[in-house]
Amino acid sequence: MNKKEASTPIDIRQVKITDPFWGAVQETVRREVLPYQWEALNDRVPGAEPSFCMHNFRAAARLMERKTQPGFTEPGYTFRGFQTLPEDKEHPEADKFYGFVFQDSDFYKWVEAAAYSLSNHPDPELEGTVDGAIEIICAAQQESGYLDTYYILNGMDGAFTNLKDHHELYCLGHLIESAVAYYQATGKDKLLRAACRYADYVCQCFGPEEGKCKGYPGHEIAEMALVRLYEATGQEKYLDLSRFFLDQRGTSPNYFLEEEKRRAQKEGRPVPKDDSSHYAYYQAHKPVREQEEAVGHAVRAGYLYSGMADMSRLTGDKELLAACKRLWDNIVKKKLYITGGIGGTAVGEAFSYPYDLPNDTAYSETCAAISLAFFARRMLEISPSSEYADVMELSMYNTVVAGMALDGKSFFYVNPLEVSPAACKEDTRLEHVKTVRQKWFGCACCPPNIARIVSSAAAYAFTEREETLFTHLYMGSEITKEVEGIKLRLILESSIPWEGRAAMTVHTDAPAKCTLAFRLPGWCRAPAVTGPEGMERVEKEGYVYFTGIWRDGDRVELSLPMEVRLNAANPRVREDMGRVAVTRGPICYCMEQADNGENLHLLRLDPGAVNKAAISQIEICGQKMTSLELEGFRREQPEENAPLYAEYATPQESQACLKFIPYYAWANRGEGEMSVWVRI
Ligand code: FUB
Ligand code: ZN
Repeated sequence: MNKKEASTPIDIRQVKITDPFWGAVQETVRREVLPYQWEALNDRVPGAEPSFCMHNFRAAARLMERKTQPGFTEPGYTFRGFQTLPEDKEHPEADKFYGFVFQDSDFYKWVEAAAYSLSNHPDPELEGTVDGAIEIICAAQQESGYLDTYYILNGMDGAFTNLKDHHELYCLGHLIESAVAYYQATGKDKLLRAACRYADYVCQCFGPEEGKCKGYPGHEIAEMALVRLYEATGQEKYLDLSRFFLDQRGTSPNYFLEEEKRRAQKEGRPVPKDDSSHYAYYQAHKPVREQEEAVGHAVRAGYLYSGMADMSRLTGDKELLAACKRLWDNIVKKKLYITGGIGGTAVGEAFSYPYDLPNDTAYSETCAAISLAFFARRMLEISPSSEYADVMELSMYNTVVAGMALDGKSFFYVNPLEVSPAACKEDTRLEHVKTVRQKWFGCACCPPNIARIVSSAAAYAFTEREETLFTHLYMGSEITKEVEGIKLRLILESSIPWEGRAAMTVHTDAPAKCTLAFRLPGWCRAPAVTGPEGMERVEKEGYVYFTGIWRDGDRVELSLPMEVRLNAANPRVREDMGRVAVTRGPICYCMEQADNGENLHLLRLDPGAVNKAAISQIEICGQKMTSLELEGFRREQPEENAPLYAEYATPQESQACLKFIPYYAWANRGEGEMSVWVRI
C-alpha cells in the first residue's frame, strides 16, 4: 500500500446528516440516550442495574485529595475478581470501587459520543455536564499520570500486574478516544492533557528498552487509540507504543503466562502450565502477523484488527496488511452472521469454529458488530473496495442499530437471530439471550458504544483522500469540502435503505477540480450511475470515480434498485440448512410473533414468493419503515398429546402470508418470537 492511496474519515464537523434513517437514530441518541446514559452512569435510573462508574471516579478523586494530607497510607491491594457490588446497593461506601474492573470506560465512551454530538449540535447544558465530569476525572488522576479507578481505590501495588484481565490499558484506550474527540469537538484540552499524561506514563513503563514492561493490553483498543493520539498530537512516541503493543502480542515467552506465573508465585498458587493456545481468547496465541483465523473474544479481535489496519495505513507495513486481509476474509467467509454480527458463542463472548453460526444461542454482541464496522472502515481507508463497505453497512444498519430500542430507552447486548421467549425462560443455555431490551447492564459496554458510533456515523459514510471524496454509505447529508481554496457544498440526497435512489449535487462559487467516488453496493444487481457530461469516469473495486472540473449544479445520479432477495447460507452452516433469510438493500428482515402469530418454526416460504413480494410500510414506535409480505405456508400442528414420533407423511400445510420487518426493529412491540431464517 502506498500511503498516498490511503484516505481518512471525513471530519464530522464538515457533515450535516439530513438522512431520515440516520438522522432519526442520531436524534434519538442526542435527545434520549445521552441524557439517559448520564443518569445511568450516576446510578439514578430507577430499576436499572447500577453502574457505579461516576461513583468510582468521585471516590478516586476524594482519595487523591486525601493523599496530599499528612499521615495518609494507601489501601492494600486485594484481588476482587469480577464484578464487585456493595452489600446495600442504595448506599455504596464512599471510598470503595464497585462494578467491573473496566467500569471507567463507560464514562469515556459516553464523553466520546457526547463530543460527536456536540460537533454538530451545540448544547451548552450537555457541554457543561461533560466539563464538570472532566474535572472529577482529572482530580482522580495520580501524580504519575496513572488513571484507573480500580487500582487507585484498591491499592496501586497491583497496577499493571494483571494486564491480561484487568483492562487498565483498555481504559487508557477509551480515555484517549474520548479526549481526542472532545478536543476536536470543543477545542477544550483538559481531558486530552489527562490522556496524554496517562499515555506518557504508559510510555515510560512499557516498551522495548531494558527494564520496561514487555506486556500489552489484555483487551485491545489502546493500539488504535494511540494511533489516533499520534495523529492528533504528532507525537511519535504514541505511534511507537502502539507498534510495540502490536509486535509484542503473542510472542514467546507469552507475557500473559509470565505475569500469571508471577502472580501465582506471589499468592502461593500452583504455577500455570505453558500453553499458549489458551491465549487465543486474547488473540495472543501467536504474533499478530502470523494470525490467520479470527479467534477468541470478538470485540477484542475487532479492536485488534482495527489497530493493525491503522498501523499498516500509517507505516505501509505490508505484512500487517496481509494479516488484516487474511483475518478479514476469515470473518467474512466463515464467521459472519447475515445480520452483520460476529462472535457466535456465548462461551467467552467469542468467535466459534468456522461456519458455526447458531441462531438461537447466538451471542453476536452489539460491541462486536461495532468493532467489525471499525475494522471495515479502516480497511476502506487503506483501499476503497466495496467488499469492506458492504460489510460495514450490513453491521451498521442491522446489528448495531438493533442494539438500541427505537425510543432509545433500552438496549440489547446479545443479538440473537431466533428467539422463543418460552425457551429463554426454561433453557439455561439461553441465559445470555434477553427477549426484550434492558434498561442498563452491570457490564454496560454496549449502550455507550452504540451512542458513539451512531453520533459519528458520518465518519463511516465518507472518507477523503486529497482531492477525492468517497461516498461509502448513502446517508443523506450536506458536506463541505475545500479543494484548492474553493469551498464546495455537496448535497447528498438518499432514499436508502428503503428505496434505491441517491443523488449528489455540487454547489460552488467557482469551478473546482476533484474526484467524487461512489460505492456500488454488493446488494444491487444493476446499478446505474450518471455524472455530468465530459467527466472522466472510472470503475474500480466496486466504486465509480468521476474526475474533472465540477461546476455549480453538477449532479451525479444513482439508481440502485433493491429487490427483495432470498439468501441461502453456505451449506456448511448447519443451522441454516433448508432455510433462507430475506433482505432488501442493506436491510436484513425477520419475522415476529406480533405479525405472524406463535410458532414461527411452523412457517415455510414459497420459493416463488419472492417475485410477488408485497412491499408495504409499517409504523413501529412512531417510526415508519418498509415491511415485506411473502406467500408461504403454515404447517398444521397435531392435536395435543399426539405421539412424539409417527411414520412420515406429507405434512399438512395451509397457505399463509409471512410478514417481515427490519431486524433492527424487532422487540419493540413487547415480548414474542422472532426469526431471521425461515424454512423454504
Ligand atoms: O471487557 C470489556 C467489555 O465488556 C468487552 O468488550 C465486552 O465484550 C464485555 O465483556
Ligand atoms: Zn458490549
